Amino acid sequence: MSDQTSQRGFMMSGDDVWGDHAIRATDLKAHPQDITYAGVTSYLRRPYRKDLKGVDAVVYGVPFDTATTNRPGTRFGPRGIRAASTGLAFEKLPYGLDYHPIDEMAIADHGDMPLDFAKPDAVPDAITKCAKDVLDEDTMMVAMGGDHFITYPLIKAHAEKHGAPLSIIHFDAHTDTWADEHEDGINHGTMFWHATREGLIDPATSVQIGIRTCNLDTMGFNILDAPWVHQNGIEKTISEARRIVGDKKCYLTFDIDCLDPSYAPGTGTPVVGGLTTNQANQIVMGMKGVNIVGADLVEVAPVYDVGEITALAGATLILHFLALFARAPWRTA
Ligand SMILES: [Mn+2]
Repeated sequence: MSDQTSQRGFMMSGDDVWGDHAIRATDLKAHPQDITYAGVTSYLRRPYRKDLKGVDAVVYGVPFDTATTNRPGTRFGPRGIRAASTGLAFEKLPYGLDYHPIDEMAIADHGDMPLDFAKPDAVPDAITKCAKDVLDEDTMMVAMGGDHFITYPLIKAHAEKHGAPLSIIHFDAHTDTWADEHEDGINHGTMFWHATREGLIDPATSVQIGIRTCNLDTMGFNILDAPWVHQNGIEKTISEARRIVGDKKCYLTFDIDCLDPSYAPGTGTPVVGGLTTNQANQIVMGMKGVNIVGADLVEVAPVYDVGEITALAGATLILHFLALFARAPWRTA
């Protein structure tokens, strides 16, 4: 990469392309040179790549929202998050970080999973297959939902790659461990009931953060509920979550409704009393050095959003997940 500076003050990449970086860049680590409000939109202006050779991590859309119990619309989540992420793409260093994940990993936007709306029963296996295709290339993945159901087929793929059971770090207003009355229902509130019963995840070494809805059966998960976080603060939440997961391989799943509706109105099942965006960002960054093997950001529904605040929160959290990937001990060992 040359260190020439363009007229607009942007560092010129080795590609020396201006505009539409998502489809024109050939250097996966080049910083983008796009106008914030224009050009082909990808997550953080990362190049679109279907061929994963040499790609360390992808952001991958999962536009599926028929498992929701209330307001649908998260099929537009990936599109909304990509749009909001363009405002983050010009920063050479994300504020508060001493490294940029795109300088350390080759990160691409892998597009969206081609899920068939006319075959809903085929969607769970299709999601697992798409995820496996990425993980089989030794590429890490942040999935952009989609409703939270998608985490169940995603965890199947990650557990197959990294070994079951995985631990989870789960940010949410809801535990999503409600028993599935249909046994094989496609429901965004039952994924961790299924995953626990199947031995894909270990509740004893997993943590749920931000919970504020009643579910009497915790299935043995460690819960730092929203009142606990507000009472004890960011630092104690970080240390307690790190104590619980230890050095286990972890899947990080973030339901945007963990945030208070004042910070994230654009979601399907909002609940008052949640975390602030700052609390969530700080807690996520407090997971640096934890053995994260994969992540998702779900339940962003742009149609209920106001001024893109929910999509921007989602886009920012995903950037921080990528920063965690870059410091995951299993990867860098
Ligand atoms: Mn959820």
